[in-house]
Amino acid sequence: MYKNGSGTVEIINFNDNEKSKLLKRSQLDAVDVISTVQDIINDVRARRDDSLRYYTEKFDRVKLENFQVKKEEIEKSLLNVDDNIIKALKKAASNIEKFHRAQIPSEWSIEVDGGINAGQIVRPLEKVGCYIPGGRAVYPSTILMTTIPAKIAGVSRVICCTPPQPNGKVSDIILAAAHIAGIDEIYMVGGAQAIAAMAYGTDSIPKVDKIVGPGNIFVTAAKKLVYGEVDIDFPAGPSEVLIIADETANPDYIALDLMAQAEHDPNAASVLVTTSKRLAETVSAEIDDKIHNMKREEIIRESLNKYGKIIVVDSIDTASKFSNEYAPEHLLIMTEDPEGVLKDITNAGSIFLGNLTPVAAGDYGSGTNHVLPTSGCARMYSGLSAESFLKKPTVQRLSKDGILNLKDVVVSLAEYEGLYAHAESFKKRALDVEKMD
Ligand code: HSO
Ligand code: ZN
Repeated sequence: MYKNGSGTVEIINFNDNEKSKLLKRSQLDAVDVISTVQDIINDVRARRDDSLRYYTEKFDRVKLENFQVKKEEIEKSLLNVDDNIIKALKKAASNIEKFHRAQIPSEWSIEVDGGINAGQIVRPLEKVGCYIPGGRAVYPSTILMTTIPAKIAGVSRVICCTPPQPNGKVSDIILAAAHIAGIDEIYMVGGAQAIAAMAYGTDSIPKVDKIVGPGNIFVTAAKKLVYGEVDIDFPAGPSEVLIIADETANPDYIALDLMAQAEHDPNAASVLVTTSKRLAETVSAEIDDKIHNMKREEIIRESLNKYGKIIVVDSIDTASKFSNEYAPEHLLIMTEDPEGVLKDITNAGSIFLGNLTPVAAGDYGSGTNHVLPTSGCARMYSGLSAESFLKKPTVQRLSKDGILNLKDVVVSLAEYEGLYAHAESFKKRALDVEKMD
């Protein structure tokens, strides 16, 4: 019945040629917009709020005198949002809070060698800016995911920037989510100009220490350009899911999970890697069957067409190896023994085990973060977490024994490097300590 390549998602056997195409997926190519974005950043630095007024009128088509949303408006927003949504946001917020609290690293100290005690303390960043996209993707869940971890980490000033709607306001649902997260400082500025404002400060927007949150190609380019002046999270591009499955997996669930990721963006990537030819065929047929009933059918089709794939492999081991190379934003393991497969996984943003754990759990309510590295960046980045907002200064104290113990190491290396004041700073103390005894 099934004809290879006739379905919405193509089924292929694993081969090197296809592999390199798949690994590339949609590369976030910010190169084309770099010079435009640099101009915007320079202008915001020079003309501050005037520049923000100019770009807001140009890009968001609204004239604003003041950018900050009034605190009463944030409070009032709750009354304009459906009770069920408020309830859902509150439950999600409490789960996110609980999970991120557990991520806070501990402070510790050890005796490295006789008389040399060293450890780490944990301190929050002082000011953080969360970028919340507007336009097609207005996600109240993203407000919770960016601001709650910062609050939990102890950041004293958490601000948000989000583009104004054509009526010069921010939607009630975004304000309500912010209120639930305990945020009361929101500015109606979007795009590269918002990133520049938070990186350098303007008359009304404070300069922050770190900027986090997803955004379009202009926002991402701006974040890259201000990196160094402030810290940033990581470049976050179109969504991705990779599913590793054997014959025990539920094809219905897989079809829905692939489409769920695809509905985010025409450039999203949904990939199934399976040891079962039969499962591959059933999933493909399920998608063909269900896609007509999907509200975002067009986006799903375009995405699955461009970056969707079902790959049949000879073993779960091959699947894990490919997944590590792909370094997906979301990895689902739907096999007989998901924990066993997990042992071989090295690169993935967020991992979901078993048939009953869809990505949507992490997107909305299980407590884990949904701001995750894409386009292979899971090779070197983790998703947003409480730790993203913490620093870990090291602390040490040497006793008399410590000074004497370390003297030879420090003096010989310092003198070799030609840094005699370094050597003297140690020698003098060692001499004093010796005299004391
Ligand atoms: N899956 C998205 C996050 C999200 N999903 C927000 C629903 N709302 C991150 O790739
Ligand atoms: Zn999602």
